[in-house]
Amino acid sequence: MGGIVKCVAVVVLLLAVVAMAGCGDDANQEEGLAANVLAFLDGWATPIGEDRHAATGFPLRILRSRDEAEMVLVPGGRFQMGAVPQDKTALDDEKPRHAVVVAPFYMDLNEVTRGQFAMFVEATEYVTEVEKIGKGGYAIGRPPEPMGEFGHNWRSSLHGGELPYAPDDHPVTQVNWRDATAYARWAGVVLPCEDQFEFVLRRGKEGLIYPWGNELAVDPARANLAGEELIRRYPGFKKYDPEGSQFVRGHEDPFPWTAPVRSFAPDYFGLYDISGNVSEWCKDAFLYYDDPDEVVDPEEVSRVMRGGSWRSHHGRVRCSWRTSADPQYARDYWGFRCAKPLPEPEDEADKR
Ligand SMILES: [Ca+2]
Repeated sequence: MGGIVKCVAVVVLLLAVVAMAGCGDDANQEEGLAANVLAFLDGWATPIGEDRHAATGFPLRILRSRDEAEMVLVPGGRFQMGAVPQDKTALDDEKPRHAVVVAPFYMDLNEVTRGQFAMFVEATEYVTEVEKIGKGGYAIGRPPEPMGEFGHNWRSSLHGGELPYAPDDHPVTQVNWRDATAYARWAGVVLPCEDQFEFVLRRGKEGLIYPWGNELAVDPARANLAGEELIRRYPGFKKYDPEGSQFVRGHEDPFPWTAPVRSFAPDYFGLYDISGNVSEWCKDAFLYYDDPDEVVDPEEVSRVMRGGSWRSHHGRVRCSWRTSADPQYARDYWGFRCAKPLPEPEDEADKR
């Protein structure tokens, strides 16, 4: 009985403390955060919930102010980047496998949506390069128009010809690397680095071909890929793929084109559509791992894309798969999400 009274007393005390705090949800969620965390978040993001990363004290989830995007803290660590030995399909640019240390960082829970991009455009009157110069904007799948139709942009981004544009909860497409970078800058963040993206794909572990293992289990809940549903809805795809190697036979997910973000199961870190839906721009220049000192123009060099898309076969959702894209081009299967590294610990930074 005495124990019960004590528990009740503790609960009453806790309630009183909460009531006295009385400064609204944001204040409560920020309560107890260290000064360096508050300084980091100041002005562009707020914590979601009260879960903290044990090693750093940073919130596990945060909400960006400008575009209401949720970000998840990925703890980082040392991993082996590049093709695993058992992956006989890996290309030269995925080799050699090499050790990389990734520091903790935040990554968007989902791909930036068309609705969020509209918020950016409304706030800044930004005009994408595709709209300005009509270059890029390449799309397929508007039957009976042929593959290679140019002139599309993020506003009119076709949805398989079935809608005049993709709905607001779909990933934005038809934005090039520069547009994606401008968006990230506005939102107070950056594009992910390629090693961060692969760290997420690899679940922070080593040795897998696909994010889920070494075999492509055709699980329609796993990722929005090019499957039987795309071929059925867009028979013209076969014209460009006479050998049938560009889609996953037997795979059938509900979406021939882009899907609303978060339509598929989250990954190991709780992130959505890391594999599939749209391939995503990374910040990095595309360089060979064994020739990273190649001199390139940092503005014009091709940029890395990762993750595969709704028109990808299984080879493009392997963890080590990477491709390059001209930063001025845009496609209806390319999009992006944002990231932000945690600040370096002050004592570590001082040593450098
Ligand atoms: Ca994706």
